Formats: sequence, structure tokens, C-alpha cells
Amino acid sequence: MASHIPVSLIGVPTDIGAGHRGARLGPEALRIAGLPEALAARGVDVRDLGNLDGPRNPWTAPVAGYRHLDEVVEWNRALMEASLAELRAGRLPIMLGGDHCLGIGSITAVARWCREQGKDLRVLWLDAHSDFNTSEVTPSGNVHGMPVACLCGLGPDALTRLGGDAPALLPSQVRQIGIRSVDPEEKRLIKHHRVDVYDMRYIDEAGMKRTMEAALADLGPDTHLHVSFDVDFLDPSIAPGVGTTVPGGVNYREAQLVMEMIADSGRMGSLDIVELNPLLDTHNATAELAVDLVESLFGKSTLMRD
Ligand code: 6HN
Ligand code: MN
Ligand code: MN
Ligand code: MN
Repeated sequence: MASHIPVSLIGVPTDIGAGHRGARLGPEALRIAGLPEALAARGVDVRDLGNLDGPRNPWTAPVAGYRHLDEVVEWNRALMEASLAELRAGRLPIMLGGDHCLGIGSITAVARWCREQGKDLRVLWLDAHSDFNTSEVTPSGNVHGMPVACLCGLGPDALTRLGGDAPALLPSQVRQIGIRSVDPEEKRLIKHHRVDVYDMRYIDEAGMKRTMEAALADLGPDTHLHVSFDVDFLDPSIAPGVGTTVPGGVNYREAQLVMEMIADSGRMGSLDIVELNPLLDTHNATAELAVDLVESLFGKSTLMRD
């Protein structure tokens, strides 16, 4: 069995950036689906740090293009500090979301740590959405549609400078996989900033193996790979428990291959599991599928080569 660095689970029970309430229940659903035990069974030293605390969701309308911006900042600051502490302690943080606005805090922590260590950071964004909106172009004001833009320096100072003066990421450090819902002005921004997007059409044509080979090309020995797994990456027929389902997503075998190829790279140093909404799930099946896929990320394979 491959040896792994120790893991810390950080629950972030909020839907502050989402358009549906319920993702705040995600961390408990993942625990009930057996995430800590599944990792321990893989031989991983896993510590569950419990849940972070933060402001309640006021459920108010957007102000100047953002819903709940102050609360979004507060949750992300708490998460950034918690994740950075685990990284500095030599542990691999797994953020149990929570909605995808939390990618800002999680990845800002990873970017700071990579800078401290002189490591090269690469982000794999597994999602139906590009999450590259800004307050000027967002159709909803929901900050879970904006984290990649914020991380690349497009957004309010309170989020783009969460970790200091420089943006956490350059667009060239991001690879997006599974994309099939991008708003019109968001698409213009994605193209302008040249984010590397492997959309569903690309996956249909090239197949998942070639897609992942391209997305994981040129990882060096000093690359830290951060995986941001939005559960709506998966097809809604297998993963109904999300607020923003989009048909035509990644199927079960494709998702397993994605996770297995990430595991084979040996480079994953941090992980987000976001947007799971247990109120929309059927008997916790989406949470169980997420756990199954995380097992594959940690080297579990159903194949003979295991
Ligand atoms: N997510 N593009 C839409 C918006 O409101 O900006 C949906 C965003 C979904 C975000 O699933 O993390
Ligand atoms: Mn997302
Ligand atoms: Mn999404
Ligand atoms: Mn598996």
C-alpha cells in the first residue's frame, strides 16, 4: 500500500456563497458516509478537526454584485488560517464544504504555503462550472460562482488579498475539467485570461485518459497539486445531491479514472470537497459516491494492478 502524508479533515459548514441552502450540512453527510474510516482503511493517518465556526447565512439579496460578502470573507479567512496551520504541520488538508466560495480560503492558504516552500502550485478544478464570474458580470451575486476569478486577482480586495498583496494564482496554474455551464460574460473572461479548460466536448472527443494526461502534463517533482472537487462535476444521474446540477456530466467510470490518475501522479497535497447538499440528496448516495472517489484519490483501485 502506498504511504501517504497524514491528513486533516476541516469541516466548513456554510452555504454562504451558494444560491440554495443546505451545503452547510455537507461536512456531516461526508462523515456519516464514512470518510474518516475509509481513509483510515487506506492506511492514512487521519485526524478530524471538526467544524470551523462562522457567521450564519443571512439569506439576503446581492449588494453591489455580491451576496453576503462580509460573511464570505469571514468564513474564508477562518479556513485560510486553519488550512495553513495544517500545511505547516506537514499534513494534507481536506476541506469538507460547504459551498465553493470556500475555495478562495483553501487555495489562498495553499498558495502561501507553496511560496514559503518554493513549491510550484497547480490547481485542478473539477466542476460543471468555471466559477470565474465577477461582481460586474455575475447573473446571481453568489460568490460560489466567483472563486477562480478572485484567486486570480479579479474581485474585491477583501478576497483577492486574503493572503497578502499578490493574487494567490496565475490563470496559467489552473486546469478546469468537466466544464459545461459558463455564463456568457464569464466565458469572455475565461478566454481573455487563457484559463486551461477541458470542457465536456473536449472530454467526449479526446476521452478522459487523454484529457487527464494533458491536464497533468509537466508536473515536476516540486509541484503541489491542489484538487478542488465540486460534486456537480459528476453527472446528476449519479450525483443528485447538489444545488446546481447540470446534465451531461462526468460518469462513474470517468470520475474513477480522474481520481486514479491523480493518485498515480503522487502529487496531490490538498483537496476540497464542495457543494454537496444533503437536502437534495437521496439517502446520502452522493456523499457515499464522493467518499468512494476520495478512496480512489488515495490509491484504492478495483483493478488487478492494485
Ligand atoms: N458552483 N455560474 C452560476 C453563477 O451563479 O455564477 C453558477 C455558479 C455555480 C457555482 O457550482 O460552485
Ligand atoms: Mn464550483
Ligand atoms: Mn459547480
Ligand atoms: Mn474507489
